Amino acid sequence: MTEALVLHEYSASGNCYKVRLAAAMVGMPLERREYDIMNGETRTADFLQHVNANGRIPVLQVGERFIPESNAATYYVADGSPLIPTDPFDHADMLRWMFWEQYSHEPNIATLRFWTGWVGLDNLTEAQRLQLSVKREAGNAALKLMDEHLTGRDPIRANELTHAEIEKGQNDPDYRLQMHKAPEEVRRTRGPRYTPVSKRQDKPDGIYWIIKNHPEVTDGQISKLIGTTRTTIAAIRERTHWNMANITPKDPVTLGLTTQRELDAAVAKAAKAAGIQAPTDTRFDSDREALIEELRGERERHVREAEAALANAGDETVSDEIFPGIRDPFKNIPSE
Ligand SMILES: N[C@@H](CCC(=O)N[C@@H](CS)C(=O)NCC(=O)O)C(=O)O
Repeated sequence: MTEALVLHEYSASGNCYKVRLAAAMVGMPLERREYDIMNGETRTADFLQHVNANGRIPVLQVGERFIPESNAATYYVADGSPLIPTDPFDHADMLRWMFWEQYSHEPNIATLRFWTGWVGLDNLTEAQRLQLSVKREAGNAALKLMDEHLTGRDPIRANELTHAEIEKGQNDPDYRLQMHKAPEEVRRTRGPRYTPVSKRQDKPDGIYWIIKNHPEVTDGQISKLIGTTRTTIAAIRERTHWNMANITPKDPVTLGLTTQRELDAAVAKAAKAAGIQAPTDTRFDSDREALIEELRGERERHVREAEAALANAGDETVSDEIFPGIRDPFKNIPSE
C-alpha cells in the first residue's frame, strides 16, 4: 500500500480508537487529524462536502479518497494482515461480530458513555433521557453476550499470546502485547466442531495421540473431540490410513484441535466406563458458569457504584475513572 493514510478523528471516541488500534497492531503509520465534535467541527459545510456527508468521524483518508464508518476503516487497515481470517467461515464470523457491534453494542454502550461522560446527565434532552434505561438494558445484554462468548477462550492455548508477553505487559502498563496470530475460536459449545482449514491436516496426528495414550477413549468420543469421521479413526487405529507413514502422535490440545478440559472429560468418562481409575480433575467443573456469574456480579456492582458516583458527582472535578480503580482508556489520550 503506497497511499498515505490520514485518520480524521476525535481521539476520545471509541470508534476512532478501533482504527488506531488496528493500525498499531499491523504496524501501519497513520497521520491523525483531530476534530472537536463537541463544537460541531464535523458538521461544517467543508467537512460535509469534503470528508463525510454523514457528519461523523472516524473517517480514514486513503490518498484522495475517504472511508467513513469505523469498521470499514478498521477493515481497510487490517486487510491482508493476520487480523483478517482467510478461511471463509472465520471471515464471515469476524464480519458477524463487526455487524453485531454496530447494531447491538455501539448504539447502546458508546452512546451511554458519551451521554454520561461527555454531555452530562443534566444536559440530556427529554428524548435522550427517555432512552437511558432502554439503552442500559440493551448494553448489559451486549456485555453479557460478550462475556459468554469470551469466557473459556484461551489465547495461550490458541497460540495467540505467550506467558512471556503477558508478563511484559504486567511489568509495563505502556507495553503493547504482540499477538502471534489473529484470535481464533478454540471451543464451540454447539453444533459440529469447526476446524479452520489451516489445522485440518493436523487431525490425524491428534487422533493418533489419543489412540496411543488413551486407548480406552471410544471412536465416538474422538469423533466429537476432534471433529472427524469414524472411518478416519478406524483407519488410524488399524494403521491402514493412506498417509499412515506420515502420521505422528501429537497432543491434540497443543495442536489446537480440542481443549484440555474437553479431553480430560472424555478420558475420565472412558476410564470410568472401562473400570479404570482415572486421575480426576475437578478444577473445571462448572467453572465457566461460575466465572460468568462472578463477572455479572462484578459488572452489576460497578454499574451501581458508577450510578452512585454520578448521582454524587454534581459539578465537581471529573475523574478519569470509569469505575473505581479503572481509568477510562479513551480519556486524556496523549497524541501519538
Ligand atoms: N457508525 C459510525 C458512528 C460514528 C459516530 O457516531 N461518530 C461520532 C463519534 S463516536 C461522531 O462523529 N459524532 C459527532 C456528530 O455526530 O456530530 C462508525 O462506526 O464510525
